[in-house]
Amino acid sequence: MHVIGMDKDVFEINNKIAERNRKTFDEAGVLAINFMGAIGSGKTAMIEVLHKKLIGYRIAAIAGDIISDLDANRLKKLGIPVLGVNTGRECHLDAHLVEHAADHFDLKDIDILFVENVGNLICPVDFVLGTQLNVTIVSVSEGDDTVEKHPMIFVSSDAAVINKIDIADAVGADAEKMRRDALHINSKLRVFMTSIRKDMGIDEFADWIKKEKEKRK
Ligand SMILES: Nc1nc2c(ncn2[C@@H]2O[C@H](COP(=O)(O)OP(=O)(O)O)[C@@H](O)[C@H]2O)c(=O)[nH]1
Ligand SMILES: [Mg+2]
Repeated sequence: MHVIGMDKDVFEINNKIAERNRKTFDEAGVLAINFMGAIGSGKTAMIEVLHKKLIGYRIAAIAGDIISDLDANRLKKLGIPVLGVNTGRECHLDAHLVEHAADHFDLKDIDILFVENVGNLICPVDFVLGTQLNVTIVSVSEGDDTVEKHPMIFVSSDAAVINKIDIADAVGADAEKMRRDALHINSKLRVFMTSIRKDMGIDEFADWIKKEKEKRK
């Protein structure tokens, strides 16, 4: 069918640009990490807190959003070099947007580049960006069935972060079930249970990022 053919072209073009991005990041010694997850799961908050934990690493961020520059401004306030990218009506970043955004940075001056995707658990799956790592952040307040309801994003992730475990009891969510679901979907996933609010599990997540960065030196 014609529509399927069109989609195939779009994905092929995106994949090609993503490969180019990957090469650019590798050659510049940049570890790029795509943070995916629903609106409000804690993607921006995670970049804010990791900025404090990843001492000695030069970090920068690309903040994807449909229209606003609120997240970019939050990160800018902390002194993080950041570029906001508005996607208009699109519910995901794509490789082309990331390629352009990356052009705004001197990549030689960056160790770790966080790419905050648009808040969505479905659309980003089909659009790889060329980041070396893909991380999905979900929060317990989305309901403890949110992982099993969105398997594809966990299939295409290297790590899953189950965030806001501090309020799991208050919202009646079983965070351990979410961990089990994630591993059931993808047994290779690294799963981190975190509370940004209470500084739980963040050091483990930051250590994993550091190790991934050191691997690529
Ligand atoms: N209780 C609690 N709230 C959190 C935690 N992490 C983030 N939040 C709050 O969740 C809201 C959304 O966070 P934000 O980082 O903007 O989400 P994003 O849309 O994924 O970027 C903010 O009000 C945060 O303060 C956490 O671990 N526990
Ligand atoms: Mg955000």
